[in-house]
Amino acid sequence: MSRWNRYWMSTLVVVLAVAFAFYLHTTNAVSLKRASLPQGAEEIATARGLSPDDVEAALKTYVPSGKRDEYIMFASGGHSGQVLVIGVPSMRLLKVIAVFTPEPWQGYGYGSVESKKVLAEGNPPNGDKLTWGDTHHPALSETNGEYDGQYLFINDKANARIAVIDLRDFETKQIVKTPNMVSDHGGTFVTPNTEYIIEGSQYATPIPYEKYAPLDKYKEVYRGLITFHKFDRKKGRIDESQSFQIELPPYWQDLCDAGKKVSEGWVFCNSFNTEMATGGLGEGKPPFEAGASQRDMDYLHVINLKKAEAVVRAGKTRTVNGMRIIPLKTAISEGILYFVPESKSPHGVDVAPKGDLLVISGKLDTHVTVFNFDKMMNAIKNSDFEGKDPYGVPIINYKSALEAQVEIGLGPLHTQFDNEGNAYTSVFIESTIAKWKLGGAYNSGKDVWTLTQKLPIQYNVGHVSCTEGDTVSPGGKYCVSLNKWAIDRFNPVGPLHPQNFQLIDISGPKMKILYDMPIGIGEPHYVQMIRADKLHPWSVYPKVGFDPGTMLEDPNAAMPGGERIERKGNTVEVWMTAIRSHFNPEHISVKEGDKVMIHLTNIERANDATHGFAIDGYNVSLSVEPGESTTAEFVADKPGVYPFYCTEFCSALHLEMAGYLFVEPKK
Ligand code: K7E
Ligand code: CUA
Repeated sequence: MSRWNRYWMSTLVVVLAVAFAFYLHTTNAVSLKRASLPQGAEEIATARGLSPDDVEAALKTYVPSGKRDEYIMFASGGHSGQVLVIGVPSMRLLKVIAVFTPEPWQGYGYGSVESKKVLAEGNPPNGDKLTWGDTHHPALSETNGEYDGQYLFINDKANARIAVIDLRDFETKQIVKTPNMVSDHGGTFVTPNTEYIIEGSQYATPIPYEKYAPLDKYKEVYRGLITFHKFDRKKGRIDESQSFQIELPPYWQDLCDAGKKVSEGWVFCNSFNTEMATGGLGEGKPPFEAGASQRDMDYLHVINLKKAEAVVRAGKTRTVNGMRIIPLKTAISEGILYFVPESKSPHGVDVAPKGDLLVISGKLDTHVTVFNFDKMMNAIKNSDFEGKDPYGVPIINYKSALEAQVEIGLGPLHTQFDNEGNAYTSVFIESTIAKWKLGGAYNSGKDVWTLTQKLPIQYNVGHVSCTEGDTVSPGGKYCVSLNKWAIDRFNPVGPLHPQNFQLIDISGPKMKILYDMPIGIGEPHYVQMIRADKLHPWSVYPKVGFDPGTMLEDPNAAMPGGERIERKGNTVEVWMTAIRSHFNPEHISVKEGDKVMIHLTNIERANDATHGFAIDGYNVSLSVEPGESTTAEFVADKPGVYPFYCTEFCSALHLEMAGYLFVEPKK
């Protein structure tokens, strides 16, 4: 290459390098500009395409880091069998409470004796081991008709069970398998002082349900049931020895609500399939959906709980599977059970805050129907009946009980209330929330009864639930629309879409949607929202060595200095403590076939200093919160060497928080 050529080549290299550097510089500048976020509220709103309404919604729901929510929402976790705890208005998920389904993080159902006991109590007597539930209706305990923040109850529709959650530690303490009932729906609803937890059956079966009877015996043998589970508040447990049931006709009882204030002592449940259709699609018979919707009216069940209690006390019951049942004939003759015709295929009965009115919605109707409790009572007193059902239950004259009908749209389901005389009804078929005015005492005696707004929701609302909106003093700030379908609301995640909780601002004259919260655990049905300041949960257990199963100090807890391993026959018992960052003892030696019991106490007192305890290969997972004493129990049936470790990243030396289980093989 000549000198000139070399000169031009090097010049070209320099020019190219400069050009490349410039190119880099400019693209860098561009990408820097792209990466920098818009600043200032207005610029952000413009850049993100937010409308003034969007900005308002954001300002109303945003809860800054370190700040807390005003309300706590307890949501049914649907088929997950769990309960979700969500902050409102931020809609942040705070906790998933393990209830009917094993949950490894909380060490629920993975070796811990306490949780095994709770889950086992909920198994039916036939020996089945249930590992899920279909939760529908959470119910907070009440004092004088207000949420008191002490307990939460929830039903399992699939197996007719009720769970009790203690809100001191947000853990499930008891599961009751309701005798004689195979499924439920109208639960859990509490009486105004939580004397009873109400559970209504859904699909009629023979009683007890283990009994077999073909469908041509439907009218004679199949029955509905309502259970009144007695709650012992001091013990924090349902006392089945004080509970009772009432036999009902084989209509499909649906939701219930307890009377309050003027109607305290009465209970209301609606029903469908008063046709007593028995289905049979595929056998040339009309399907349930048609057969159960022939009549224009079904029956609201009006139950005198005070009288029922007296009849139980007088011993006029029969006992089946250890449960006292008031026979249908007795319920009729003693004046415990009445019917009121209600609009077709009803789904909700909701008692208004003063206890004076009952709102009923027919799924195939365009109205909500409002009954007046006093008028019902007068009709009963004056025997103002329009007849009897085939079983002899007196039917209160519809017109005599009626207070008002409000046309709100097709497919009304559930109703809640605010503190200004308004009601909010979910309208399934139309996908709206209807706001309407109650008349009478709620609006200074005026007969207003008018629809005031319909808010489209996305989509297919089931329940609507408002802040303390089913109590004697509703909050009137937010409602949540619990939507079954989300369709296009969220990033697609495959054919099983999340459900959509939509937060609605009801504080102004018009309802406004504030926020969409995807729910990836389905299908939640109902929620209750309590003012956060009514809850007083512990942040650590009150003492070291505390047993959440009894909510007392565990006399057998492992305590510092008392760590040891003892063998009694084929049982090896270990008293172990956990503190950052070690277990004591760290070595456990047993023989193949030994029963191993590890009593483990977390001796920490700091918030959040939870330790986990997992034994590799043994399906054991515990959560040991500060102060907690728990016990893992298993049979060491696999010889070998099994590390155990702490499953919570508790400290810098968390990985060192481990040990070995040696299982020596049988000779
Ligand atoms: Cu789904 Cu209350 Cu069980 Cu209505 S229920 S939606
Ligand atoms: Cu304890 Cu990690």
